[in-house]
Amino acid sequence: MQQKLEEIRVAAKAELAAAEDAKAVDDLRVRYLGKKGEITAILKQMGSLSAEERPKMGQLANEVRADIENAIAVAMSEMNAKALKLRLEKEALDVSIPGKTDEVGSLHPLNSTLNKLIDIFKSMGFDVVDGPEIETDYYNFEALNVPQDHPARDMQDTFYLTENMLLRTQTSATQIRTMEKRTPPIRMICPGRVYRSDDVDATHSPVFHQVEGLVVDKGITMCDLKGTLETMAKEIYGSDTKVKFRPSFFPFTEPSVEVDVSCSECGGKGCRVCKGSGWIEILGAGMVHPKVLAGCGIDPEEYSGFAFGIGLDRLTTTRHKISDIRLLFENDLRFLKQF
Ligand code: 2U9
Repeated sequence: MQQKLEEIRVAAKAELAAAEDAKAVDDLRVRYLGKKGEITAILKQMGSLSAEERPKMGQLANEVRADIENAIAVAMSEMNAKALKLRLEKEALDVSIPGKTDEVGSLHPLNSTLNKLIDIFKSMGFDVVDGPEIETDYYNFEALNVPQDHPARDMQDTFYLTENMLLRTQTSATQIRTMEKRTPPIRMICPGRVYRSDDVDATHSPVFHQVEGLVVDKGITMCDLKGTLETMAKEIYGSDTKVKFRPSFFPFTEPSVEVDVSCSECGGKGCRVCKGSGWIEILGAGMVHPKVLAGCGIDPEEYSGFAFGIGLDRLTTTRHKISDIRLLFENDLRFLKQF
């Protein structure tokens, strides 16, 4: 029995040394120390020993058992440490790797210019009004005194959806509807996308943006128009900016003007931006034609008004010295990130 116990001790230690993981160690525990294990089987045979041998063998069996228990505990803690090390290696984080930063977006230059215009006009008491991009022939042309034979009405210049429906060529229909609904005083701007059947080049796009404005009240004159537009131009281009009003013609305004500002790049001397003239055209405007007021149910004998149309894309390109209008529509991040 003594020999058998020593053999068990040696075999258990050899097998523990070869065990590869915690499960193998636990299997050995069951095999040697469990209820049906080898040590337990030996202890059950104690009864057959002489009274002399029994305490000696009992002591040896307990010692072997304790020895194996101890070896199992050591092996188990080694296995756990090995498993923990492997897990930590697998899950290891390299805290020196630069983190991924969230990219912060910025406003599109068209939107930042529009926001600036909205702030300027709101500070002068204007409302901001939105309207549909699909319009009827009446609201887009007829109500604005654009005659039947005007070139703008040609299929070459306007995107017609049906004989009567079209993509608006200017945002004025929104002002017409407002005049039909409200009695003056009216002070409003209408920013929005507009469409014209133009070929694309550096200064033209079939889709572009306008900010049109309208003021109607008793006693409104060209002085109000000049003061309002001069204030806007100086806010946008700087207080030193000179503003020039040139006579022009639009069917919906009489008299009509085009408005130029002194070139902010060269201060009026002439450069590439202003094509040598020293001036940059920024908008068209005029006193609302009496026929337009009357068509909306506003008595032109009692009320008068001025209106203007700003090409937002052109205002944006001149403000930021952008050489090609197409850059505003391409969504190239290398361009947009500069703003
Ligand atoms: C109503 C009556 C009159 C709006 C106006 C212009 C002059 C004008 C151009 C600017 C650049 C169009 O985008 S552009 O090509 N617009 O020159 N627009 S007066 O006149 C109105 C508007 C509404 C009821």
